[in-house]
Amino acid sequence: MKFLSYSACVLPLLASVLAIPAFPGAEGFGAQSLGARGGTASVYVVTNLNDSGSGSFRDAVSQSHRVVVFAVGGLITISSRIVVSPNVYIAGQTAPGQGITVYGNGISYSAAHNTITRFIRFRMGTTGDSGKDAITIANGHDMIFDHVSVSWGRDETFSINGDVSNITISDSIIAQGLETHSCGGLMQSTGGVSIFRTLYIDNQTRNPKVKGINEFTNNVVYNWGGGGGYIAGDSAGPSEANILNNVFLSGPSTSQHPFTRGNANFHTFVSNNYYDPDQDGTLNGFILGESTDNYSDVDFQDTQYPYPPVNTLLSPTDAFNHVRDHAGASLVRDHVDTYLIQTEMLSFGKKGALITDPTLAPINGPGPISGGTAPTDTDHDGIPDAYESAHGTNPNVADSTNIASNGYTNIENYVNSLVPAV
Ligand SMILES: *[C@@H]1O[C@H](CO)[C@@H](O)[C@H](O)[C@H]1NC(C)=O
Ligand SMILES: *[C@@H]1O[C@H](CO)[C@@H](O)[C@H](O)[C@H]1NC(C)=O
Ligand SMILES: CC(=O)N[C@H]1CO[C@H](CO)[C@@H](O)[C@@H]1O
Ligand SMILES: CC(=O)N[C@H]1CO[C@H](CO)[C@@H](O)[C@@H]1O
Repeated sequence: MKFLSYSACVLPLLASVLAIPAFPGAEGFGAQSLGARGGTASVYVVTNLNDSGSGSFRDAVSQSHRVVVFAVGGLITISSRIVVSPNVYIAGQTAPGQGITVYGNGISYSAAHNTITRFIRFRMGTTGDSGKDAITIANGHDMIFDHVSVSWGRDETFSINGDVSNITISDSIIAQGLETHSCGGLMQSTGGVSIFRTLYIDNQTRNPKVKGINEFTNNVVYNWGGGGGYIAGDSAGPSEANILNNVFLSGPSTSQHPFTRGNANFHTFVSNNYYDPDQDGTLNGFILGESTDNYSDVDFQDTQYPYPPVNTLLSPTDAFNHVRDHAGASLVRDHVDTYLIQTEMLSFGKKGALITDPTLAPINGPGPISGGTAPTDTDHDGIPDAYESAHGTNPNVADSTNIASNGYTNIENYVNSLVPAV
């Protein structure tokens, strides 16, 4: 019994001293995002698909220190933009059926420090505010976006621009910025941004446009338009970027090299980037040689910047296969992501479309998204009875915010168990 009382008093200390990642497998600059930890955490169960009000997603993310779980799946159509509070873990992987798509306008993560966002789709569309992004971050630190599908931005699709640091975007899809702007997005920050195993597809330009501290590893960029693929700074401000083991695959809209607009302020370590320019229906490219012909007029570095690395560095072709199988809200893919990957990306250059209105064929809008049925959760603490019984917590007592021996709350252990660690 002496041991028990000892561990009971020591564990909370250990948990605060030993930094645990945002979730098992979290990597990159945003890996230490706390989510709902670091305050009195609560669980918010989203129980309807309403735009606002009790039980809605908008209400769920309006307060800090919440783990947001979903007892419904489907399409949440929003009129005005949603603003996410700091210290929120949005666990889209908990939604039954085909998961959650937020459609109709964009979402702001400005000042949403310490957020974790996983397995959810944000599709803005033509009804969204003119001149706004699907996802915007204008300031803030420590955020991780993992398996997020974002599309149809009216300005940019996923845009970081300002006093922003310690961000990771992993295993995501950034797609189909709407004409006439049609942008993947700016990745312009004062601090670090990591982009890992993410697909940029069907954007006229800025796939992405990078400035500041950035690591771009194991990504796939498909069918960039005439505005450019990876835009290297194009700025008087300094950049220090690693660009490793990515795949650049030209599509029908692609008319220029993957890298453009570099200048002497863009300091970069490049390695093992694969380029397939011929749009011939097979993956038969080559590794880009380190020359300004291929990377534009950047300042090449001999050594890699010591940024937080990926846990496993994949070869470009393995990265391509990983993105094919896992990128985006891939627990259950919707028809949009399936179309983008299966029909367009896997045409290896033959298919890809300019779009101004995603409600028209072949996309035909964001839905339907099947709703499914949530498992029984008697105590409404966010963890289903079956999981509680199997893991020794009480299905009749709301105990999901208690801290388990590994430093995570019970609710985090549950939501993290639903998806594989990278
Ligand atoms: C959700 O919206 C429906 C339809 O407008 C409404 O009947 C219902 O009361 C709303 N639910 C809540 C909890 O506000
Ligand atoms: C970013 O993370 C690093 C390493 O954890 C930390 O030293 C730095 O203070 C963070 N920056 C901000 C603005 O929080
Ligand atoms: C898809 C889109 O909305 N617009 C641009 C992005 O890239 C495409 C390729 O699909 C370009 O042709 C478009 O201009
Ligand atoms: C030195 C080198 O690898 N140059 C390559 C640059 O990219 C072009 C195509 O854009 C290749 O043909 C070159 O071999």
